[in-house]
Amino acid sequence: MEKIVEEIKKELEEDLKKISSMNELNDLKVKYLGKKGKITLLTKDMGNRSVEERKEIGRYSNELKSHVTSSISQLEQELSQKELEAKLENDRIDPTLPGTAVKVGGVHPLTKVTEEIEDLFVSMGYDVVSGPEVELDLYNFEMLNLPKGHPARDAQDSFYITEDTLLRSQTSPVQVRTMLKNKEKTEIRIICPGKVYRRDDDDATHSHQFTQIEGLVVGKNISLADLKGTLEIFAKKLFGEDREIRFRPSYFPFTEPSYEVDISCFRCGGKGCNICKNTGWIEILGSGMVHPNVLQMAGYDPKEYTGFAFGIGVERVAMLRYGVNDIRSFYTNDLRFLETYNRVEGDK
Ligand code: 2NL
Repeated sequence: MEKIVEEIKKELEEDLKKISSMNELNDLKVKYLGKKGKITLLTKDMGNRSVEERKEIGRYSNELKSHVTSSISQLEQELSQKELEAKLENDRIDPTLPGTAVKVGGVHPLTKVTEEIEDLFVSMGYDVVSGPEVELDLYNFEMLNLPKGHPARDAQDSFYITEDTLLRSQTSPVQVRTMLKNKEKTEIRIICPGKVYRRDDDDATHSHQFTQIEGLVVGKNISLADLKGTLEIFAKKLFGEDREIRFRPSYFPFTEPSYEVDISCFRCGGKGCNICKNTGWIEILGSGMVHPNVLQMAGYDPKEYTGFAFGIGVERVAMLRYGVNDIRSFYTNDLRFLETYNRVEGDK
């Protein structure tokens, strides 16, 4: 018996030397300690043995079992330690490698300017209203005092979709809709920002799609003084507290009288430079008192109500503010451009 036990021990020693993985070790466990394992087989025909022999076999097999178990578990610990070390070595992280830069989006300069203008007018009690970009000719032209065949329609060559529908050429139809919807004919004070479309050939200062913000105030006793005061606040807020404004008579079919509005040059203060083309003044918007025909068509009695309106080109304001010299830069989505104008000092 002793001899058999010694042989098994020896065989175990040999086997253990060959083990290099946990899987192999598991196989070894089965070989010695499993149901048909070497130790189990030792005690197999106990029934045919004498009491003395059973005692002896029991003692030997128990001693062998604990020897095998402890040898295996010792190797098991060593192996798992080795496997862990190998894993740590393979999965090693080099903390000195540069990280992958994460690109964070920024607010588009046109959105910034639009939001800044919205905030200003909201602070003066205006509502911000939007409407469809595909419009009825009725709202885009007819109700703005531009009947079919009016010469100003050609001047604003538009993208027609059908005979009666087009891509809006200004945001005024939103204001027409707002006036029509207001059945009680209460005071209106709104700005309407949005994309507009005109059949221009694109160049550094023209784009067939651009962003406009139109404003409209309708009520009793609204005067040119209100328009002037409002636009003065606008000019100062966007281009500096010491800006002055200047009204030049102009013509729009939907306003009477109509004015182009200039601000004193924010670069040279009026002396003359390349931004103001040596005039000291920069044109920033068009405006006027709402034409009585427009009020009438929208259901406001022009004898009782008056109003003022203005139209701001957001690209033009953004180009002046940020010193951009090509309107197309706003649309080509060059990240270098977008990142630059997101880092303007003092900007929010
Ligand atoms: C420009 C400046 C302007 C308006 C837009 C307007 C809207 C209604 C009634 C009267 Cl509902 N006017 N909008 C007024 C003056 C100028 O835009 O340069 N437009 C071609």
